[in-house]
Amino acid sequence: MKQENIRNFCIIAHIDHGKSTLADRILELTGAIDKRELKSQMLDSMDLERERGITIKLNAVQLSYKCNNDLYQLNLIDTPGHVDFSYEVSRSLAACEGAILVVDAAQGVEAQTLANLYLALDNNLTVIPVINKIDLPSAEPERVITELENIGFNKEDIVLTSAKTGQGVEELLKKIIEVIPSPKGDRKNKLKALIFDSIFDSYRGVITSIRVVDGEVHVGDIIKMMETNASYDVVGLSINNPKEQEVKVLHAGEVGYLYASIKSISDVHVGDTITLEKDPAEESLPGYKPMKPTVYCGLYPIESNKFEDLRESLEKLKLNDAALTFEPETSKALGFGFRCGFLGLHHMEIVEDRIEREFGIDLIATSPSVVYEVELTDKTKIMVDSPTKMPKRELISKTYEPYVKCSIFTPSEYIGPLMELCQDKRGTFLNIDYIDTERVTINYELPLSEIVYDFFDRLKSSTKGYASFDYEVIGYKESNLVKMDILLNGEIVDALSVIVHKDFAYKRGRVVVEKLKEIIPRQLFEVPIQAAIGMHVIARETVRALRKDVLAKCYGGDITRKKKLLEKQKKGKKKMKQIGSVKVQQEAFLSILSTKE
Ligand SMILES: Nc1nc2c(ncn2[C@@H]2O[C@H](COP(=O)(O)OP(=O)(O)OP(=O)(O)O)[C@@H](O)[C@H]2O)c(=O)[nH]1
Ligand SMILES: [Mg+2]
Repeated sequence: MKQENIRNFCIIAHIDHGKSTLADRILELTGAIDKRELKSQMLDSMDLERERGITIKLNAVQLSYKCNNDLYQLNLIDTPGHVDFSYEVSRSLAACEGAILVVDAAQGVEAQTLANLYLALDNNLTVIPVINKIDLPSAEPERVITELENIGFNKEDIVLTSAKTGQGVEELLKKIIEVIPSPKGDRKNKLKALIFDSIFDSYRGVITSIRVVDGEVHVGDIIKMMETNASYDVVGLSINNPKEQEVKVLHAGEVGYLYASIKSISDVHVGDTITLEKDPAEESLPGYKPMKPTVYCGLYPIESNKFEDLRESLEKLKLNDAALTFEPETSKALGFGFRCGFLGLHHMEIVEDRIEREFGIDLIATSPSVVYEVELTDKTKIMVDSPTKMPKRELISKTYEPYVKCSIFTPSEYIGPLMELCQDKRGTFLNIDYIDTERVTINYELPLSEIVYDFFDRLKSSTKGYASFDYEVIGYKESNLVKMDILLNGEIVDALSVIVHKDFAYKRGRVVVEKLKEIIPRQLFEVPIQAAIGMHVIARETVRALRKDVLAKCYGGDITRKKKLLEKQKKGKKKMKQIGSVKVQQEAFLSILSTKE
């Protein structure tokens, strides 16, 4: 294929605005897939994506399209819309020259529409604005056109489509050919190929998704990874159209898969540049900025002998989810596991789910926490991403926590409940923007830890799911934070410790203590359950002891005899309490850790 006839583009949008459905129509129109074989959201190939109806992973396909009697190669990348997977979007953008920005004709411009648009502009991409779902009765294309004009687009450039009926899709394809530039690289230059994604395959080893920027790569070439210095023989190259199809060569401008029997996972870094060993490029491509996790939690295998398996699965998963971070951690209550970092709560949920499904390891996750900053009395500052790393209270002089600026897009009838929720979560009101008479954006500053706790559930329930929510971390603010421990029979259960704002510690403590009381089975001795800050107990419940009726056989008889029996029982229990320890079932942990008020 002539390089001038190649178009690389991705589809970006806010969640659910119809990217994957639009990709279906493009697959259909270009004849890549027979109408009868087409499932909806064809490119959402993971089970998890299909069940949840959302895209989690970027997905690249190569299509051929005949336009003005010329054949074109279209490399399309479908991306996720949810904010937690924006790393997938930014990696896709770096492999493209153009982006299709899809906006729902009924919803209009939303938080991720703007965020993704700015990402595309930062990467110098040509952006084609598309208003989708014009078939909906509630569609208001005129209003959305004005919104798009307000963010800098021209009315003439906007394409109106319905990914459901196919209306406007042909026009969109013509526009893509017309306005998106062909790739710039040079086939004669030394090979430079960007690894923008990867996956582990048990037969072929690591398969990388590459965008060839300069030069060309053939099956049989010896390649070198510029960052990790590893070299390998190229065993195979292929494209996805959307069935995998082997090819012999990938040229500058093209997108495809490369595999080279790579078994050692650490040799492959997403963002690295592939070049030829015998004739290497001088400079590597800029690659990607690593993402900083915003939410952490501990992941432990339920079966403790699965620790090494868990390590391996995290490594393999990281190939396919470059935003995931992890390091080993131990807990007295849960054994060996990993402290993992995620881009958000949804990301966390998906990772847990993928480990259980794809690798068959059952997990326990500790409560999510954010990264706190602690200034010690000797003026040094440390970052604390886990309650177990919190220094003793005497050593701390100040504590800081991350704050976010959040914008909630909502129908105006929910302003009241939403403001109440934000106040409740220690929020500071910033302002309300009236988009039109029915929709507003409420802006608040909130501690990230409050969002991590149970914000989403409450947001959903107080707005019947109509509000959409976006946040960006704005930095650290001083805050009165304490570590709250949970003690069972006087012993700290490390997996249940949390860092909380002092004013909220009592409330959080009560919830956990009451919940624990419900699930801990009665023992032969009395078990106190306490929530404590340092030595100071702030909440307590007691699981009463099982009691054998020692007086059962003592008919009538003398009162002193009864007293003696009871006294003996009491002594026995006291002794038992000293030596007895409380075994907490794993299920009990699970139910506590998923505590939702
Ligand atoms: N009526 C109508 N519904 C549409 C249209 N396009 C998409 N939908 C529906 O909108 C919902 C979301 O579509 P998707 O294609 O999964 O949206 P997406 O942008 O890929 O979502 P994420 O990848 O999760 O961000 C689905 O129920 C689609 O059937 C359209 O043009 N008209
Ligand atoms: Mg999608």
